Amino acid sequence: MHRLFPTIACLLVSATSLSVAQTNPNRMTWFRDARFGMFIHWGLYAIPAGEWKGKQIPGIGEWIMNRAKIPVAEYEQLAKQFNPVDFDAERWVRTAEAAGQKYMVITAKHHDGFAMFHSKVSKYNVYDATPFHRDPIAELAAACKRHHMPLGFYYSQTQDWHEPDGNGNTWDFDPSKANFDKYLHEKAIPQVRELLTNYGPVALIWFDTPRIITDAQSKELADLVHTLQPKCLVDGRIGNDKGDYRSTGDNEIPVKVLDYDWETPVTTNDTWGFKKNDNNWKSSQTLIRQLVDVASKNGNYLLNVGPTAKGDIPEPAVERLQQVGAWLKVRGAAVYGAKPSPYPYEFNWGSVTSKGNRLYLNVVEWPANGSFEIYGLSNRVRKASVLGDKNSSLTFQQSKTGGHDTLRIDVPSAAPNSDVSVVALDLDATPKVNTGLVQQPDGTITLNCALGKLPAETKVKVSNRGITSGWLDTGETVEWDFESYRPGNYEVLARTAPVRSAGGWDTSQWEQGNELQVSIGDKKVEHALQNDGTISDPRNPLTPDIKSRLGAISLEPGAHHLKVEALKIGSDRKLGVRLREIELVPAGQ
Ligand code: JFZ
Repeated sequence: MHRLFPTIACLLVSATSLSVAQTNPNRMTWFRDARFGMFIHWGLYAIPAGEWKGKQIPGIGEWIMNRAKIPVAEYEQLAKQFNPVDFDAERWVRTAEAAGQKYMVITAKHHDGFAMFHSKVSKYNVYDATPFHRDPIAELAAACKRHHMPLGFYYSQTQDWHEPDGNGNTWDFDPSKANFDKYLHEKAIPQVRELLTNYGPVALIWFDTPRIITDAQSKELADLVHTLQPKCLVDGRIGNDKGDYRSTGDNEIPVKVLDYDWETPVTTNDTWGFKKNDNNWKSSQTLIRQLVDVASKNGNYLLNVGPTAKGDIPEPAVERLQQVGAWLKVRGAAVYGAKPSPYPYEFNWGSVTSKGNRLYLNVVEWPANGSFEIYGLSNRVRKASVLGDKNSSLTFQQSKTGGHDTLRIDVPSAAPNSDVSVVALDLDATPKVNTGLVQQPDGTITLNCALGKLPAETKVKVSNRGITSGWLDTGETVEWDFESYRPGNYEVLARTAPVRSAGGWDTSQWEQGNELQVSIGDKKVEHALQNDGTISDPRNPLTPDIKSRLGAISLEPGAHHLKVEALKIGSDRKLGVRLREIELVPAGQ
């Protein structure tokens, strides 16, 4: 009997470390319903706005002190110029409200160490150190209260470039002399206490870049938050898995439904804090598509704006937010309070969300032939309609051919919306679907690494985005079971990803030469990876992949097992095999 204990103990440990939220489901409710929030990065860095002493400083705007190695004594002088005469908390909240955002998170203190609230702990704050002499956090809290908008605070708990004992400033201070625990107890904790005491109910504290923080220190901080305000959430970047929910990497959207609460922070252009020369704005179409995609995978979309030193949210951001809001006004039911897709995988045409007996088909690629098909839904459909369009009941047919369920909906030939069209399905009960990997109505079979099986012993890891890393050895494998419905010849494609470089995801950071073998039963193809073209994801145009043809295989309908193996690693740059998926596409398509 005692031999069972290690296993059970193991299970318990992984269950608790998965997400604290599971033990506190009540405080997660508003967050799960919200799905969409406004992030605000605002601080002294908005004054230089990406430029220091006449030079453009590369990278994100709020990191300028670090990137340009600006001494504390010099950076501090910015406070004397900070006078955001245009700041109007009411206007910011109205902007978020019109965008359909259901919570706000503002930088109360970023890595530069400057408090954007009236702190008694350090004079280095917006009230005491600037001619502005107001507390914007207090004004925002009051405006949010009037609008019933939950407000959270970003607080950089580990990095503080203003303090010798904080983490990160290696140009003024000697890191070997830093006493981080002293900083934590004399600045971070007292300031977090102020934020949770002086500004009414706080929706969440958004900690960031945990770095050197220990397990005990993360726990102490999380406990402090929950003691002062039991309903206040703690984000995943508090470190050591002590958050109520998890945060993905910046601008990172996972490839599959995650069965825990999570959030992705996303920039509207390429910076968080305002940069005057950053005009690389994402289109409102991309923002809408990302938001819907994130909701379909059980996540929240925290979309950033970086107000100027005068206190204005940049006009291009406001315009885009308005467009997202207009879309949500008509189709918000598919997002707010929506549960994720019952299907574990992505669809080429868009994504699925659900609510009770309803399924929302969020269509990005509208069918050209007037017919929309989806497989594997075993419920009876009572009604199909285009969301937001009053008299748009659609005719449909359900059949079971070749042993699988097919729903075919007659749809107008023009997409009802150019960003995402939503078809609502009313079902006889909560959705029941085939969660296996199957051939799709367009004939393709997509096998993503996040849904594959790796050997028990392997150096390969699979990221949230379903991409392998650490694949530097031959013999490593990924395997899948899937079902096909149509006989024929299939092209076998490998879709591999470049490495992220400073400039983002850049297809030049990709390496050819690795040789892959794909086998389905006793049929095999093998080929070196070569660049046969770029594939960009309509959900996330910022993360292009490379397509490589490996050969062709004929398949009979039925259950199959596919294995991909590395035969040769031709990787001189040690990027390794960065496989996202194996795709089978009907030949000649
Ligand atoms: C951090 C900050 O350093 C940055 O200034 C900004 O506030 C952003 C929201 O968060 O940057 C990160 C933190 C984590 C990752 C990437 C950037 N990550 O996990 O990929």
